[in-house]
Amino acid sequence: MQRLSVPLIGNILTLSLATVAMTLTSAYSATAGTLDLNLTKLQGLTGGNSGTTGVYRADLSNLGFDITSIAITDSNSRTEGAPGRFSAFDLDAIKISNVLVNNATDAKNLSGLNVFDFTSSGTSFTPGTQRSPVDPGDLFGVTGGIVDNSLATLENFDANSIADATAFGFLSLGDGGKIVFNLKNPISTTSPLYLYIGEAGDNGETASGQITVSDKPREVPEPTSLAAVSLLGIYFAVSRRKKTKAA
Ligand SMILES: [Ca+2]
Ligand SMILES: [Ca+2]
Ligand SMILES: [Ca+2]
Repeated sequence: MQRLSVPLIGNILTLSLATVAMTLTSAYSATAGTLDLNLTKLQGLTGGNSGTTGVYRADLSNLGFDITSIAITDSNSRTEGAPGRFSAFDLDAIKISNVLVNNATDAKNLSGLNVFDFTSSGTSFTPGTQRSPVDPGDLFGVTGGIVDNSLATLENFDANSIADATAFGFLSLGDGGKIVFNLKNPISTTSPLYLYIGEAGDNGETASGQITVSDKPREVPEPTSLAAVSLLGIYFAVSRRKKTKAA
């Protein structure tokens, strides 16, 4: 058997890496798909009067595809927080920005990209269930089964996270509930891009995030980007002790 020369082996290795990259690109571009977000908790808390909103960030940079929608789903842990209309994950705000910040107050002060339509035409809400005692009305932040953004103010980290008549500025998803944001326009991920969401009360209620990406790749992903995509399969879960009477 003839031995391969060193330069030829080098060429074969290069070709193999290129083939892997192209195969993966082809797999991702075959259909529009969803990716789970890896959410990291930022330092500090923010929000409105109660100042108890925890903020989480996901890195959406360099995915190689445009993002068309974002879904936030309650983890259905059914353990933390107030019952009834305040059941489950309480979404204070959601923002997308090209700016990387590391603490909750800075996330509150970000202007964010103008990509969300918080009316019923830009959101799709599937309410989760309420824990006993069940409130005969809607979940908090919902009116007539539709997200009421005059109550939820999903563009601002401004929640008053107390589970009483002073509650303001968030949307309670209900156990297993889900809200989908259909973006005004597909967002390119070729620039640095970050998602920020807030949990009113910061009281151990958790959610997972998914994004839907378009079927048209913007670029061939670099190996580092492919690694980042593989890391997106991690749900975040935070275990914190229950505090008193937060939403
Ligand atoms: Ca809650
Ligand atoms: Ca809000
Ligand atoms: Ca909460």
